[in-house]
Amino acid sequence: MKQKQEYGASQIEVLEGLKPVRLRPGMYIGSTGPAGLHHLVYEIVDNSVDEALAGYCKNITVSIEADNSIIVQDDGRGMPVDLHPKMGIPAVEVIHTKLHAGGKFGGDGGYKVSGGLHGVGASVVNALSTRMTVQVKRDKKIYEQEYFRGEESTELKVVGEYKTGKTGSKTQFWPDPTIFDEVVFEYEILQRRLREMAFLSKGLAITLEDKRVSPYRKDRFHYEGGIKEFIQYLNKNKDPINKSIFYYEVKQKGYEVEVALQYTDRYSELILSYANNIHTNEGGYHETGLKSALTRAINDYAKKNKFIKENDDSFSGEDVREGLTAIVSVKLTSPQFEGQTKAKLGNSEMKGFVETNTVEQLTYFLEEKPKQAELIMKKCLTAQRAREAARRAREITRQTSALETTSLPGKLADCSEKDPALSEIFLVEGDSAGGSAKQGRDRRRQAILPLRGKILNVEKARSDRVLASEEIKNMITAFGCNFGDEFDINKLRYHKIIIMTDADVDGAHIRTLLLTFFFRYMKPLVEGGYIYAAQPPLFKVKQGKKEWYTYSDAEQEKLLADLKEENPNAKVEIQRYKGLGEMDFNQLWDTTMDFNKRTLVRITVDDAQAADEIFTTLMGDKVPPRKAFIEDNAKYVRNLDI
Ligand code: 28G
Repeated sequence: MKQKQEYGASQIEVLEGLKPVRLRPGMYIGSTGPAGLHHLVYEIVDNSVDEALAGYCKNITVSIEADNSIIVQDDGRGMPVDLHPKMGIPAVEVIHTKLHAGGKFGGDGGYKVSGGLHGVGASVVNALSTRMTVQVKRDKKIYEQEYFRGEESTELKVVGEYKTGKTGSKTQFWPDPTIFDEVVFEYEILQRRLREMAFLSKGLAITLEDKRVSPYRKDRFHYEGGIKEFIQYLNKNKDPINKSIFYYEVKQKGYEVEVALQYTDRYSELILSYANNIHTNEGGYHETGLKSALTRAINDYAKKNKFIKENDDSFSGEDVREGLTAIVSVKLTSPQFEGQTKAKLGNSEMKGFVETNTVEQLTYFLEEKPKQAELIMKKCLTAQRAREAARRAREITRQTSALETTSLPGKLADCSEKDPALSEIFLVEGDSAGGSAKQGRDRRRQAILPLRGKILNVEKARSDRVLASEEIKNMITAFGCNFGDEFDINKLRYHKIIIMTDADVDGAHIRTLLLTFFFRYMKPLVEGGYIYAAQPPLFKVKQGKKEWYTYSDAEQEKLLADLKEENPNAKVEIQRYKGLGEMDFNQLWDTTMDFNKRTLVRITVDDAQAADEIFTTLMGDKVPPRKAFIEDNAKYVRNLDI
């Protein structure tokens, strides 16, 4: 979208100073933790991306400097430096020192499309930095200005001239350590987001550099294919069904849509949706439009080409999404972000817009590529048959269980409490530990479900086999909230689902298998933070009549050192627990289940893309990527909770 329009300082709308930002940083950047810190970089980069979307910038570089400051540089037109008619200060200073400074939103024929704070970004970053410097190359001159905690500390000055080379903007900032918990940037966090931004802006080159390490670490993200290459990237460890990736882009009446998709031999689906380059994790109308279009276009093609016979059932939404990796990215002037985390697109007009265009383009694609179409049809047909088989099996179970007094699994020792918010269920590895847990528990609030051995790896099995598995059926009935499209969080019978496995490799494997099942079949449980891992002790230490439990090697070492210091000669007995089964029911309660003493780790996966990558590589069937992944270590267990 190119627009030839003189930009003058007069178009800048000024609202207020930056005090409110320093008073309530969370309101502007979400938090003052690591997420907020990295958000500063995105705010600045967003401004460069806007300049790229306007058609004037091709390259952005982001550098983490040795002192943990950040430099962002672009080859756009350079921020305007002309004097603001009312304020009498240069536009670039307004941009950095006034809140809500920036062109009127959508008012100048174009629209600001990248994510972030709608043009207040630079001033917010400035307010939250001890120091910030900006350099503009424009009109053959090099301009510079410096700021201190949001206020100008030097006037805008011409510091030189440039004869060769291009116009552009360069910014450096030092996050304020009195605002942020920590001011150290993490390369991988920036890498992930900048890569995503490059995929979303085809042709734009984004370079990331880390100057804290020797040699410098460096990545260059540049994708001529845009989100089509994003699909390739997401599917790198999966086998594709249609080799040729479906892709289209339409710009119409101030709206833009871009879709790319490919089927894989997997059973899970991965749909990533974006509005103005913001990842809409909770979906919204653009995503609904894409899903409807898929169901419609694929069914129409299947019927027209006799893959579905006249009196047979149409494909369901789940049938046409099995194994699908898809991206939908839309751009619009006034995006409405709704939902719990403001990550759901609320503009209803986007449903029809995405649906109509996708149906049209996907139909072309299928008709033009009958071989690819046939492979996709076969995938949908197998998915449909498997789902029908599973449904018939379920109906039979339902009929039989309706005759019984209770449909809860026999192995479940339920709790008496009926309020889910006060109830929890322990999934216990092995019948023997299950027995101790049943004896040791608080019967009112704690239910126990023993699991026998390794549960099925759902990553490698279609839903009919998954639902035939005894352990999985038990969990579904015990939780009470169904699964897949029929999942209903309001029916969940326990608000804490606690995985209690041995503190060894097998325990870790069982935990991963369970998480894979939850993530693929009951995703809201994971997203809502209902899943926890119990933390059984690793050691018991005895000295005379006193006993201690320790939960990590570090804790154990510290205890032993402390005991030695207090009483150098006393004998200590150390027991290393190899499994839950070695504890009697009293010990299990004391160390792992007692509400007042235990530690639970809440397991959350807030990023669908990261989670899909984790489960594909960890549970899939390709060995080299799994090895590489385990070496880079899995980082999906977050935030400690008691
Ligand atoms: C290096 C750090 C991050 C930027 C520009 C270029 C212009 C500009 C920036 O105008 C007002 C608001 C939204 C359009 C525009 C230059 C027109 C003519 C610009 C950046 C007008 C500010 N000449 N490059 N802002 N915008 N790079 N990089 O911040 O509507 S910010």
